[in-house]
Amino acid sequence: MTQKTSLLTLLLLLALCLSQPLQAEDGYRLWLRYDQVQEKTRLQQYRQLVSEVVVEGNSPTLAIVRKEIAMGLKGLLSQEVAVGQQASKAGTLLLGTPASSPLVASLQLSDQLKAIGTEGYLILTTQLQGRPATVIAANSDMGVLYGTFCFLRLLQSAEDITKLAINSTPKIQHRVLNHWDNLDRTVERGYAGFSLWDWHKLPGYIDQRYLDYARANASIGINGTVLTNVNANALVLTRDYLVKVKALADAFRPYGLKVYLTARFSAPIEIGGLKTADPLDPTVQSWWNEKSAEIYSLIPDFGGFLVKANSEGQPGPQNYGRNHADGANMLADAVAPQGGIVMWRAFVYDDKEPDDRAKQAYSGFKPLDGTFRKNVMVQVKNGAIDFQPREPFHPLFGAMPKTPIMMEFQITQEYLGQGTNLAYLAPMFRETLLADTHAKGKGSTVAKVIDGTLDNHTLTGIAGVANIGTDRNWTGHLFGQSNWYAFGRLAWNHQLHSEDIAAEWIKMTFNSNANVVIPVQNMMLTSREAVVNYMTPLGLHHIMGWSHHYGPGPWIKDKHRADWTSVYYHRADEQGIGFDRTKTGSNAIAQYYPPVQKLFGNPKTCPEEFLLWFHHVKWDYKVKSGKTLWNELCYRYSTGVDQVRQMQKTWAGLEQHLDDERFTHVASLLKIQEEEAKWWRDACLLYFQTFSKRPIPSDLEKPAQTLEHYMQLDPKFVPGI
Ligand code: GCV
Repeated sequence: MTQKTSLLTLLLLLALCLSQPLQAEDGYRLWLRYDQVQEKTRLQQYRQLVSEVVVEGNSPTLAIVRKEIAMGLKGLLSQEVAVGQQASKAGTLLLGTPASSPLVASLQLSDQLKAIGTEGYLILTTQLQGRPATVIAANSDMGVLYGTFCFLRLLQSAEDITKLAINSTPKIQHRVLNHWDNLDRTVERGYAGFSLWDWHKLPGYIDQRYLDYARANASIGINGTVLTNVNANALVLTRDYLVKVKALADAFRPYGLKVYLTARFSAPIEIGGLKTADPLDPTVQSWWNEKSAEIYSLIPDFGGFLVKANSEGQPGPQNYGRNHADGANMLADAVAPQGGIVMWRAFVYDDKEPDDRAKQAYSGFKPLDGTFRKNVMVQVKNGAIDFQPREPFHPLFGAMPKTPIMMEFQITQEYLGQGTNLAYLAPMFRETLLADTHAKGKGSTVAKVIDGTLDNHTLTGIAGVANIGTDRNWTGHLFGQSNWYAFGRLAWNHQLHSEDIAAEWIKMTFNSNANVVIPVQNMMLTSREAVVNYMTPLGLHHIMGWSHHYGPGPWIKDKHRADWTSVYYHRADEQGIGFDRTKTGSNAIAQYYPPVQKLFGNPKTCPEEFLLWFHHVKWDYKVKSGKTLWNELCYRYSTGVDQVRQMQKTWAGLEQHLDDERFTHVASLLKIQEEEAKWWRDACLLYFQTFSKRPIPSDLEKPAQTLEHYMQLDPKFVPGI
């Protein structure tokens, strides 16, 4: 190579490097990107209003506050902002609690602080020593950290910060992620790689990811994490593992994230050498008391236990002729002295039980209302079957007024396209939260049941089954991040609107250019409805592939458990389709309060999205559009595919505004989603057509393959099993 050509090559390489973004846009930074604010006037405003930062006080959490605000402002304002201990000029941002900061104490905020509880925060535009200032104040250091993230969110979203008067308090006390992570690092229903918890290297090695995970949770107000799968392994309760759990708890603590574990009910036998796990046996009770004391000696702020019992093969109190309250109360007594809680799941059903699976949780739990200890919450899935793309709200909400009822949502998309489909879930979460149980008259929403206001409970909780793994972008699909984000935001304040949460997330994840925000928001807001349309329109449910739950499988039948087949749920025959849950059928409808029974019980008033959930409907039944049920089904399935194609178009139009890496990632996944949507549409319509014996309307796209083709597809090694 001559000197001239080598110089040229060097220049070329340099030019190439300069044209690349400085930071890889691989999604790792989530919504906490802190890139420079683009709007010039806003940038000027921020630089003026925040020219100096004061954080008084010392604690591990305040150290994080200091670091976060310095890092955030440096990135967003593109200049160093001094973070000191003294307010010396106008434009000071002051952060602290009256206890940590004499300056905050001097502001006489006690009335306002009284109203916001331990975790809440105030963000106020005010005067400090006669000069304009912004104050983030709280009663606890964690409140200050939550306020810090809120303030940075305002800047990331290019909001006006000249007249701030924010007070924010979480509506729900326990805002918890449930990791279905196994000790071998596989994740049940996980589509983002392996478990974050590297048990083999713990307790010695604290991966930076643990801290980044805790920070991300703190940024959206999540304050608890259940580390292990509800299909539990007793080993995590052995000393060897507890010291590892302690290492994680220590790492998470400054971020306000408490650690919980799943308790395998048979642990006293499996790791304790006892002959029984009977909750009324004194030796079993002592074993749990001692185990709990051991845990608290290592982790003084241990949150407590989450339990799946007597369901899908898990052991439980019923193995000993005891009931769920007996089991929950034994564990509750064990953790009570140290302030722990028990989250006892109501996801309980049995294939030996002849009754409709949708009825079994209510039948089993309602009679136990009032018999649980004060530190027990019953954790109920949003719907009575299992996290389907759409379910009516679970009848247990509002049915157990004497028991704190906790919500369980699924953030991981087991039934909503797993790792390949874009489905923004806030509208689904909100749909359940806003549903009216009528338990105490009109307006008795599910949200009021779980935030404790309906029945005056102070112990309140909400859980989300996590979608997080070792994938570089945390959630596999970039848009999966929006569901982690939305869960946290709604757990803090269930009154937030899906569209606002989406807009926040888009601005922080991409940028606040309206040419990006509006189209992406539209995509997100239609995405869940699209999934419902191409998978389970009109109230269909549980018609997915066997075991891995990937792809369509409406033909699944003759398995060892009827309640795991599809034909159990859709009940298609030559007359029609749908599960009759009215008086003429399973009468599951009777589990709802009378106004809800009335609404759902009549096909004419039943919201069409739940029609086939509650009714077996004739193929020629006229739905609201005037079409026959069969034709409506065909159009809805096709609409789902069209909606995905529209998302593809929208995304393609954004190329110029987005970085290559994330643009290509999402575009490729949308292509897969289109293929999968067609697969669902074609397979389901061809299969149901064998019953309806009616043609697919001629203006709709024809199925690409035969039914036989779809039925013999057998995807191998689907993740998440
Ligand atoms: C953790 C469904 C899932 C299971 C899950 C179960 C549960 O059945 O398919 O993987 O088990 O729900 O919520 O316990």
